[in-house]
Amino acid sequence: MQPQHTFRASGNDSSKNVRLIKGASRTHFCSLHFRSSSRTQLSNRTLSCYYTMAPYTLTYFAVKGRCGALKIMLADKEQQLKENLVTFDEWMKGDLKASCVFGQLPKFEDGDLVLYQSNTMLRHLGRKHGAYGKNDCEASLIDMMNDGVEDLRLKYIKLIYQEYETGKEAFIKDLSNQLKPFEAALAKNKSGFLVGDQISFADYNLFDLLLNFKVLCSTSLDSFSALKSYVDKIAARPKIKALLECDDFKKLPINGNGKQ
Ligand code: GTB
Repeated sequence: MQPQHTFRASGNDSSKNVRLIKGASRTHFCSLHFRSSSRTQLSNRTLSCYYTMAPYTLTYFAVKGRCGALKIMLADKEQQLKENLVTFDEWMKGDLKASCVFGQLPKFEDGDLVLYQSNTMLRHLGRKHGAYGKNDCEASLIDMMNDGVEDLRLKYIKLIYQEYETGKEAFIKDLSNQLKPFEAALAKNKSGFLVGDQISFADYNLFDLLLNFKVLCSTSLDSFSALKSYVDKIAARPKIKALLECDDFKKLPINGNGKQ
């Protein structure tokens, strides 16, 4: 995928935007967003205590894109996230791209560990925060379901970035076929999760993608009772509910080209 051609500048300010999302402590998720360089300098000093508390740093564009699931999982697990928002102008300079292992964002830092590839990040956090099953067999089944989510996400990304005008109708028509395996897994498992009896990173990933499908077509889940209640149940988890209602999260575009 070469999304450079589809980039939409997210602002004129090419200075680095810094955002710190705190775990949803009481009733709502708190996030701080600083745009101007002078405010950023001041705020970095003011918030240095928070930065040492935030174990994770995400560098990405100001979209949900490939990081929605990660943010949802971190919120649910009450983890803080420091965000470096990269603008189009900054990316086009090329230095950051050259420093990325595969020439792409997101980049995720956990102390000295630097990761690229969004699914690797989900797995890493799944391992650390008890969202990767209870044994090896569950972990492998979770991998399988997540690979299924990735296959479907790639189809969605192709639609959004390459054939939105010509392919939307056919995509929506075929969506029922694509969603059947997930509906079947949920109907069979009965715990309300894809695998085992606890939430996994594959659930956060599927949930995030299903939210995108609801935006693409509001009736997309109507014939899937298990998927519908799955989305409702995950959306009602208190920390996730708070994130979904948080203005900073709500106003993030889903994709980088304005299509959704
Ligand atoms: N397999 C990788 C993963 O899962 O992390 C795929 C990562 C990827 O596609 N990254 C895209 C990227 O870095 C951004 S996500 N593109 C830049 C490049 O290749 O040079 C899609 C996307 C596109 C555009 C915007 N935008 O303009 O804001 C945001 C997100």
